Amino acid sequence: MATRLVDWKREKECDVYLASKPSPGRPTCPGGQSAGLGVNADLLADAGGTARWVERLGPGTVVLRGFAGETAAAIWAAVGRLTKLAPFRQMQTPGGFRMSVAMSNCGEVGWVTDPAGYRYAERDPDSGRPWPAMPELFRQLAATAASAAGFADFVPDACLINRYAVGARMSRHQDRDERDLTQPIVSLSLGLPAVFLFGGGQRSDAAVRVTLTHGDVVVWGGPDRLRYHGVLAIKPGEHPLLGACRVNLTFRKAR
Ligand code: MD3
Ligand code: FE
Repeated sequence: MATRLVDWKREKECDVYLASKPSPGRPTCPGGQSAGLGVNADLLADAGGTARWVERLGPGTVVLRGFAGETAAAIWAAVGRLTKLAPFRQMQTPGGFRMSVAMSNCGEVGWVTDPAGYRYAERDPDSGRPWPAMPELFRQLAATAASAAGFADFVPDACLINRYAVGARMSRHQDRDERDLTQPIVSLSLGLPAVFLFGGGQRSDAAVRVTLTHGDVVVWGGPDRLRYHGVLAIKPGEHPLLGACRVNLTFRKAR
């Protein structure tokens, strides 16, 4: 199914298109055949058994609510194994600040930052070893989500794993260290909810706030690939699986 943009309202008009918003020509009742959002409904339905729906945030961005379903717990278990091999660490920005988010990676390359700059590296700078291999489950979830969002044949080679303690945040930035910016990025949120800021092509553009919760997947690419985005400070809470913590995985094609 091709991406349909007819109902897309531009961010400048201060409106994010929501799947639940009724509009002429779209089924508004349960059982409607099409969400009208250009998302592959079969892939969405096949991914698991929990309730899920779709929100389109831009021409190239969808939030697949609850997409990970039962798989979220298995992915969290895998994160535990991976971060025994490559422990979470708070990296330094090129400006010399320590990030509040602790990070690790798996895959052929991993995203790192230090006073020398941002880059993808084949080895964990803390251990000198290659990053742990990306589990097949991760690759599958990322590819299925990308495909549901209209990005065929997504094969990530890097997975950045972000751990947010209560109070941790991520300031507004673009993801532009990947070689092929025609490739999308897929993000999976686990644990405590986060308010995500979805901005525009300029840092100063107004941002829309979107809450991401356990199991939510965001896919962004195409015209939205270089939009500024950030995460507000995580509020105190306890998640049944992760405790007082949020983890976000971003699947990327870096090289
Ligand atoms: C970007 N991570 O690691 S991912 C990052 O929740 C990063 O840890 C955040 O930004 C996190 O680089 C956000 C979710 C996301 C969702 C929609 C986007 C990022 C987006 C739309 C456009 C650009
Ligand atoms: Fe980012």
